[in-house]
Amino acid sequence: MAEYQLYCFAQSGNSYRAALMLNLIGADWEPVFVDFFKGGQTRTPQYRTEVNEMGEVPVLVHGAKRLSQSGVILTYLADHSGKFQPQGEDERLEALRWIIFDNQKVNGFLGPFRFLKNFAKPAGDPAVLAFLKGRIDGNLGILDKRLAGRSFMLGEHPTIADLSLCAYLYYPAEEFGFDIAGAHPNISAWLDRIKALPGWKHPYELMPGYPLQL
Ligand SMILES: N[C@@H](CCC(=O)N[C@@H](CS)C(=O)NCC(=O)O)C(=O)O
Repeated sequence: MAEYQLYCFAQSGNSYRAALMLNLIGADWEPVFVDFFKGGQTRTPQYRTEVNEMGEVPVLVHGAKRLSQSGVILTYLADHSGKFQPQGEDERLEALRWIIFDNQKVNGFLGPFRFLKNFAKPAGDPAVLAFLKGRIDGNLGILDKRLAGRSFMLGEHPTIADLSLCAYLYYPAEEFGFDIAGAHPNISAWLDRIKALPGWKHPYELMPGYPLQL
C-alpha cells in the first residue's frame, strides 16, 4: 500500500489541489476512486461515517491520520515535506488569506458553475449561472491583477496558495463555456509556470474517473 491515499475523482478540482501537491512533492500516493456522479457516494451514510462527515472529497489518509478540506491537506503536506511551504508568519497568513478567498470566491464559484453547466441533469438555471459568472469574472480579475509583476501568488516561489488557486483552471474551456486563460494574460502565464514544475500532471491524468461514464 502507498504511504498516502487520496479519496478523489478526476472531475474534482477541489481534489486536484491535493493530488497535484502529492505529485509535485514526489510522494508515494495512490488515489481511491469516489463515485460521485453515478453512485452519489459522498452522500451515502457509509461515506459520511467512515470517510468524511462533511460528505466531500478530497480526503487524505496518512497512516492513522484522515484529513479533509484541501487547504488543510495542502498545509499538512507542506509541513511534512518542507515543499511549497510559506516561510515565516507573514507568508503563512498571506497564503491562508488567499486559500480562503479561493475556496469561497474563485474556485468556490467556478466549481459549482462548471457542475451546473456541464454535468448537472437538468443543467443549471440560466439566472443562477449568470449570477455565478458575474462573481467569477470579478474574482478572476482580482487574481489576474495580483499576478501582474509576480511569478507566483506570494512572490517568486510557488507555495500552497498557488496550488489551491489553480484547482479548476486546467480543465478544458468547453466545460465552462469561456476561456479563462485567454481572457486573463497574467493567469495564463502563471498557469504555464505551474505546469512547468517537475511532476505536474493534468487533473484528468492524475485522478481516476475520466472519461466520465454515466
Ligand atoms: N472546501 C472544500 C470543498 C470540497 C468539495 O466541495 N468537494 C466536492 C467535490 S469537487 C464534493 O465532494 N462535493 C460533495 C457534495 O457536495 O455532495 C475543499 O477545498 O476541500
